[in-house]
Amino acid sequence: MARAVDYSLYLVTDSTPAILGDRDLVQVVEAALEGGVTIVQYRDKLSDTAVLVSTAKRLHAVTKKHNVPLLINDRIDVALAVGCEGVHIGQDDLDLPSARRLLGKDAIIGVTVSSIDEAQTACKDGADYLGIGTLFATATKTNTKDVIGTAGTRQILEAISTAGKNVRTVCIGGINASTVQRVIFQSFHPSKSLDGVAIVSAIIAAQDPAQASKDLLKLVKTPPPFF
Ligand code: TZP
Ligand code: MG
Repeated sequence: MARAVDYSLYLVTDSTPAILGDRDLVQVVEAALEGGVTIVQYRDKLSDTAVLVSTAKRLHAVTKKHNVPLLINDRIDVALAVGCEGVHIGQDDLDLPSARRLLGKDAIIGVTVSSIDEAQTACKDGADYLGIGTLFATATKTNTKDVIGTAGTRQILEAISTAGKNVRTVCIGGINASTVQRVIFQSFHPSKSLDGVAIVSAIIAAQDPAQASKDLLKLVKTPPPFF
């Protein structure tokens, strides 16, 4: 049986000096795991293939220790080289059916979607989860196609509530301790709700990534009754 994946607090990494500073990415991720992040995506647009593979191997050693899945952004070859749990692909990366053929049925494959069309296609093609966004404009990723807000997120959730019954969902972009509960509340749709939130800077750039993760997880688990 496929493993049950907990998407509640999904950490996406960033190795740029503006976010990571001069700290070691693996140590920062390990702290975040200690704080309770439930899934990790290694996203690194800067490093060459050799560095990607060696960093992914180090990350996989720590995620395995915490029994948390590690996914690789964009690079199916790196995921295969490392033997980690899956990949996250965007609309301009290798298509989902091809990624599935390469990685097999047990791999976790997530897709970035920012429209109803993209979401429906990803569901039809068998995505395990959707990364819905960009939710709010963010300095972490400025070349985003669309900022869809919580209203756009809710519309996507509604559109996939039948065809995407089994697909899991997270949203991404500008989520931090001040926005997370509003995001969960305002994106709520009765027949298809978010399974979690994906976060870069509010964890990676935090002075204390363990505490930041702990605080965020608590907020995710206890949404307020209304906003
Ligand atoms: N995709 C859409 S927004 C984004 C990605 C990878 C970056 C989100 O970063 P942050 O710091 O959590 O706003
Ligand atoms: Mg990509």
